[in-house]
Amino acid sequence: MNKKELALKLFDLGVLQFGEFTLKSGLQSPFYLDFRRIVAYPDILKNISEQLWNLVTDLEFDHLCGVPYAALSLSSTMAVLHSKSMIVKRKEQKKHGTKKMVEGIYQKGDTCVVIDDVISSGISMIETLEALEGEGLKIKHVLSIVDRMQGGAVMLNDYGYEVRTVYTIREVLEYLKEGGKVNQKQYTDTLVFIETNRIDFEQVRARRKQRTSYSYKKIGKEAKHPVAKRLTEIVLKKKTNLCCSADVKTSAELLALADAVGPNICMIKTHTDNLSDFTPEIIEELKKLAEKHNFLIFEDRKFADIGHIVMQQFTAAPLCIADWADVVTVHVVAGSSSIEALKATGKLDTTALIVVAEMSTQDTLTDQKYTEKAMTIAEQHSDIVLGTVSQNYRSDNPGIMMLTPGINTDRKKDGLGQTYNHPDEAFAKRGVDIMIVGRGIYSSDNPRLQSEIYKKIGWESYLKRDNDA
Ligand code: S5P
Repeated sequence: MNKKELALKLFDLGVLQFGEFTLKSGLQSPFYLDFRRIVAYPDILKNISEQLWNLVTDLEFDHLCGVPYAALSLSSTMAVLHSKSMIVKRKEQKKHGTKKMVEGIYQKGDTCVVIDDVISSGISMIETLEALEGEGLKIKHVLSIVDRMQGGAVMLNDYGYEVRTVYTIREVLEYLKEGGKVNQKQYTDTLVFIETNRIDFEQVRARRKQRTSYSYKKIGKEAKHPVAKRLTEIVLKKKTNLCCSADVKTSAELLALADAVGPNICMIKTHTDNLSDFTPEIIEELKKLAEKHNFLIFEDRKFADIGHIVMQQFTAAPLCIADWADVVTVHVVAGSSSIEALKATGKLDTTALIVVAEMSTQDTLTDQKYTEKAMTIAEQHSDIVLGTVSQNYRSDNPGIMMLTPGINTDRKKDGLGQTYNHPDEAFAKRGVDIMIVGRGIYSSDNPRLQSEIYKKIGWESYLKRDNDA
């Protein structure tokens, strides 16, 4: 059966109906596509599934996922016919057991093609994409049988997904007209309806709360801590949202790297407890370079203990972090007491905090619930918290930045649990404000050049996205 014959058959089976229908978006439509009916016709289900499969034969991917419920039969059939793994996004969260929203066997960083029967507003598709991406799955391609041509596919494209469909509604109508199944009036009425009922993108965008992105100007205006304001000034002045993670082993390597990448970064991130030859003098040298190149010093200490210990760790010699770090990271696994303790040292006038809300590792325990709670704690301390380290979530408070590690243009994994995203994905799709790049820079032959490349990619990606000014 070719595409035209299939379209005529679908009409005969009542998949395309004329009348008065209310869509999920609230829109009144003179026609309705009811692909749920096809489960009664195995041959048709198989044929449509093959048509969908033909759209992805040039792609490599790990899983198929159908938007519930209408597309579950399609993804299942495709998976069975082509021996592909399928994953299932639940429509409601399970009340017992694992409470997982996505069932199946997958790993963070796996790629997935998502299928829906029809794309109209794109809302159901977006809901599924968000759930899957929240689990760390990567999605580039989405499929549907019919694009209703009402804006959903354009919006999905806008968000960086490639939409592939078997038919557009216009093609279906052409086939049905040629086959004598719809008359001229039904044909023109439907086309007029399509042309005059485009979806309100703003409504759909508003649903993607965690992807809201802000301009650095707005962030600087809303941020409360002076270090956060300074950071946005540096970002705007140097046109760089790159933080270099200088995870080297010796002081000499750290200083050489800081000098090389200095012109291209807004912050250098250190793990000074990893330096085999740490002395307080090295901090003096690093501060000179920070002044020379105008960047901040970010000690990634990830404080995580009870308040009493965190206070000691922040101030104790030989590192004396509180005396020199512009920014430090803190976990909130112990609750907000870690933050309160750091504040109680009286040293946070010149040091701002970053809350680690969501980690980049493959099997991280920072699930959605944890991350949301961590974000709330960060927001409750917005006077001292500059931002969160997270992968998918950005605070609704423009003044709290989203900083994202696990960024690399060439790699997806490091073999030790780390997972990577491309900078473009981070800025365009996730609303990231500052990207943190370690091995992508310091493991290269030419860190200076590499940092320049990351700087340019990061800045281009920032300019490309739709920022809430
Ligand atoms: O979730 C996280 C949080 C952090 S701060 N995942 C991370 O990788 N990091 C840090 O970012 C990590 O400690 C390391 O310093 C850097 C990533 O380095 P890369 O070499 O993998 O780019």
